[in-house]
Amino acid sequence: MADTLTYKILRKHLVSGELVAGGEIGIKIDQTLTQDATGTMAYLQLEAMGIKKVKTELSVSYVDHNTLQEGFENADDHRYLQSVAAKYGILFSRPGNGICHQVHLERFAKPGKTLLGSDSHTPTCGGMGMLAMGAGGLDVAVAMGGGPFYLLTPRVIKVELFGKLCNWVTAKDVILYVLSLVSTKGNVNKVLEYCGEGLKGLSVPERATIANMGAETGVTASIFPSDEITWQFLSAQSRSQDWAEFKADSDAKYDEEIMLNLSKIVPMAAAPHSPGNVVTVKEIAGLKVNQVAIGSCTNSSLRDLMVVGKILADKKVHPDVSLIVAPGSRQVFSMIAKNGVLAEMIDAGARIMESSCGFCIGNGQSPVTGAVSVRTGNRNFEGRSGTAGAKVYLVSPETAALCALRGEFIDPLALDENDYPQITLPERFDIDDGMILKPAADPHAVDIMRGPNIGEPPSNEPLPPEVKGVVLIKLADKITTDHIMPAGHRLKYRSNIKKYSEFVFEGIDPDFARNALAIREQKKAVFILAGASYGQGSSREHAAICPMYLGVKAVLAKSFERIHSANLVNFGILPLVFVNEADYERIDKGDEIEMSGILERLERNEHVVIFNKTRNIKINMAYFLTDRQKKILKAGGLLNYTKQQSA
Ligand code: MIC
Ligand code: SF4
Repeated sequence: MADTLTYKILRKHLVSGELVAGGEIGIKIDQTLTQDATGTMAYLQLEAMGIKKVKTELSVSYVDHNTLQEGFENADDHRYLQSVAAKYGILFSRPGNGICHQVHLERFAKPGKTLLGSDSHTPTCGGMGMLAMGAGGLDVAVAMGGGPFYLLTPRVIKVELFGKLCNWVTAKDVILYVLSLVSTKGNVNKVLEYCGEGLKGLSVPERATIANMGAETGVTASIFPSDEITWQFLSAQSRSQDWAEFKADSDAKYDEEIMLNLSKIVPMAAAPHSPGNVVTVKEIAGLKVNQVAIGSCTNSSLRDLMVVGKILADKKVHPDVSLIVAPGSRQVFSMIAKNGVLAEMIDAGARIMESSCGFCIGNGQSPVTGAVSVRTGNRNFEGRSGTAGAKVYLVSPETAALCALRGEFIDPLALDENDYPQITLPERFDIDDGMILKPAADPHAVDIMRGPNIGEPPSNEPLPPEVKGVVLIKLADKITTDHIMPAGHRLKYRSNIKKYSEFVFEGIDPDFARNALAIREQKKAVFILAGASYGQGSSREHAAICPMYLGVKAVLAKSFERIHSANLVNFGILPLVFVNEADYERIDKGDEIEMSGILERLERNEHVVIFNKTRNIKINMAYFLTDRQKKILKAGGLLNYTKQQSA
């Protein structure tokens, strides 16, 4: 049978179900990764499952998100994570070692394998020919325990690349262009599979940039074949033994096809406040810039920073611009330190940050009021930078470096082609895994270290047959998990659900949490009403856990994003979709809602009917739940369900 690369890998890992687009399958997960912001919850849940040791081929726990350590909370989290890793057979990448996706690509990603990570940019390693997917921490915990990962069999979109990128045009511009074609909506349960002769010009880190930001389209994963270029990268990382060739059959059938002429792509930017709001840099040339931030898991590889260093060399950052550079990994950091590129950046006036997520998640470096901030990351949601109203543009490292020198946007193609900095990448990267700690030889000797910030994972009760309550918020389209559960300086409460819950919808309705608790006190349920693509962005399951804690029983929306809707189910919240979208208008904030016979209706595959008591009308709601998910909801969440299963 002729298979796409995606289906080849899925077929090899299939544990349950059939490979028919749209149907549920369970697959074996070879590798997992977690990061600190989602990791503490994932490991608390792993502990609650009662397993002794992870059952994957490889599991890595990274600390890269909250490295600021303002107060004791982050440091306590790090110590907890380190002790859990030692006890459960997990590698621990220490703070300072770099951003999970960059380090994983360098040191662990393996063609043909499956990777599940508690971070939405886990698909980055698709640049290495692996099927890499983001999920909530609880799903990752189940995979670490040896359980399958359940997903809907994706439709596969072929993206055939031909031609060659011009000087000053980069992989970032390619993915921004793809975003301009497919947008950030309507791509749930699809995979972007790249192929074609244009691949020859794209190194693994460049492919990883494209796969990374594929997450912003909403697809489950992006994947590149494993070829000669993959071999070169692995061999430069002294890992050629990890290489094997993987590609689609030549006569494989795809669900959709996109032809992409690389020679025609020009420098692009995602304008505020969505990664899908794509314009050409030429269109915004002349726009004044206040801040430039280079780094993040999208664009902080050795290639990226070498080019930036060359552009900055012997020049000075514009007086009105603050330039920040955060290398993606310690390997990159150390190599640019040794080859002189770091000195070029420092001499130009760059402010050098630790190898971590930092500014990308709004953890420090909030721009000035009203700023135009130019960044090489993947998300420019409103407020994510930490400054409400700041306008964040997402661009390539090349475009960003030019903005830092000029103090305004300039179209790189207006420059002389021959001025494009030529760099040569080394044949061998510096390998030093000294900041990746191995698990303990004797797990019994390890005590799990918990500081006062580490709470219990909250539990939920089984879904009752009847729910009565109040609609507490009415939201527009494209609400992101950054809107639901702000990160930035609130990140440090990730391990403390009671405290973190105080900030649910903080930027939209600062009274939400207080009002929700008051409703919960009256033994009533809280409902969230939302538009299309609810839950875009991050995989943070806190966007489900904290609402659960506040008494939210259902979200009524026009549509949901994949990871978030799975997270809602995992924490026992019903994701319901309007059968008739116009009914969204027939509910308002404050309306009293009743749902009855829920369990029987789910069982019989009938619409759930909600009775809007305030307006005396009935509204039909659909759901896209597998039988397994219905059982999870009935049990009051995945943790309860998993415990029931093992009992
Ligand atoms: C993000 O980019 O939004 C994050 C922070 O990496 C999140 C994970 C989190 O919220 O901890 C993600 O992408 O999943
Ligand atoms: Fe970290 Fe930003 Fe990447 Fe998320 S998108 S993993 S915050 S660098």
